[in-house]
Amino acid sequence: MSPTLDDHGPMETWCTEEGPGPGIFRTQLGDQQEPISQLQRWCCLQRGCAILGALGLLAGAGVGSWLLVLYLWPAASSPISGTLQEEEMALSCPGVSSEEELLPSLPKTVWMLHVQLQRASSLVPVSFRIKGEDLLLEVQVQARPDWLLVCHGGLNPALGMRICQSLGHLRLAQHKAVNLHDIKLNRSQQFAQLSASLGGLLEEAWQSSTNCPSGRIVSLKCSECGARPLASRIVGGQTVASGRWPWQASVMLGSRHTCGGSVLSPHWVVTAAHCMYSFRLSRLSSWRVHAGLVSHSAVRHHQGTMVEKIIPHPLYSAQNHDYDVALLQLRTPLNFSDTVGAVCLPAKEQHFPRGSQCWVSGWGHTDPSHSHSSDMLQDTVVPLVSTHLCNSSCMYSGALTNRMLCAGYLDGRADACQGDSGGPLVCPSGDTWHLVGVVSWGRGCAEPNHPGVYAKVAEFLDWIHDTVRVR
Ligand code: 4AZ
Repeated sequence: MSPTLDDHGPMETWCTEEGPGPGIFRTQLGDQQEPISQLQRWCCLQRGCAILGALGLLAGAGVGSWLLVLYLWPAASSPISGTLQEEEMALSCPGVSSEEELLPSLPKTVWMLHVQLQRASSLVPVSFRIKGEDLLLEVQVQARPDWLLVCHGGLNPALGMRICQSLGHLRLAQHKAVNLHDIKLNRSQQFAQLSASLGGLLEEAWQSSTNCPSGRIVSLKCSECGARPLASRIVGGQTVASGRWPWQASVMLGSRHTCGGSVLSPHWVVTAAHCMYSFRLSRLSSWRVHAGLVSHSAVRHHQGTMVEKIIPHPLYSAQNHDYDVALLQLRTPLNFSDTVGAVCLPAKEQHFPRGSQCWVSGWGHTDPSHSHSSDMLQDTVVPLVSTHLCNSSCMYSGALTNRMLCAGYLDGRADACQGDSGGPLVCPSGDTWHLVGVVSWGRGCAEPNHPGVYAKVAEFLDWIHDTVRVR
């Protein structure tokens, strides 16, 4: 983690035009130049006036459209907080359309889980939620405003598992029926029924009805994730107290901290593929995962958990860090407690917009010039930066793939650094924390105009679920 103290300096843009710049008119009056005739002089005067006129018109049109943007488009003059730097940058950054950057972005807590499914050539968006102490499953079909309780019957564990996964959980923990008589219901409450004949996919037809013939509805308990039981005890500060990020793991080779990791379940930790690739010749038995500790000196006296299998993403590229994720299967399960727990994956279609205040944590370098990891776990808030801007000539000039995202500050205020790799970038949705990125790479640490680059977890959901399910 690399926070820098000088965070109020002016932002310096060093953006350059790619390709040849605009043409420049040069008049070279050499010593042996012929005298210019009266007619030629008149022609030049005419041409000069025409050029000046055209330039004047262009400038007028430019100022006019800018004023129009400023006064007719409220989003342009009142940006959402946290993205002002990005919007200023967008305006001065070649290749970035300011219109796209200035479009008002969604408030960070607003998201909908839409499973957009093609069925008989029509799209059927379906959203799920689990409510109340009874953990009742509700479904919202085709953007109807009301949430329907799901009648029991037709919902098998495989489908329950897929619903849990689509909400960001790794597994289904429990699936049961609740008697309608045992719960309080609105008189207007509607229900949804699954067509039993269909094969257990989310895209099944959900039919709404006014009653449940079985008299029972579905209750789903998904595997727990994204909660911080001790978080309310923490007051300010950058050095992390125990339990603040219960999913934070240290991935160690022998006695050396090599990378961070995030706990997904008692048996699974996700880290960066490049962490594993750099030490691919090491013995599997030399790796240990440590969870639930914040001080590295304590980590050294902790036995840690042995790694059963290292599974790098099969498409990982050491050249450009594409697909920079790896799963570590643990030999023995982690003991979940107040200080050790799983982070949620992003829910399907869950969108965290640019400017979202996310957090990165790790034991990496606290200063780019230091060559030692920090003893205490550090964290810092880093806003998400739009990939469009991050990939522009202002920043990474097209080096980002679709499996990457950026977070950080344009003035290089704080950033992840060496040793933080593989660790979590988490964003909140209400009280629940989702793993949005895995620390991957960047140009230096906390360099202006070079935010941290993260593997985009949303792109790996299928691979993570398939890998975990198979084993
Ligand atoms: C690294 O070498 C590394 N500033 C991690 C993150 C960043 C740069 C380097 C991002 O592990």
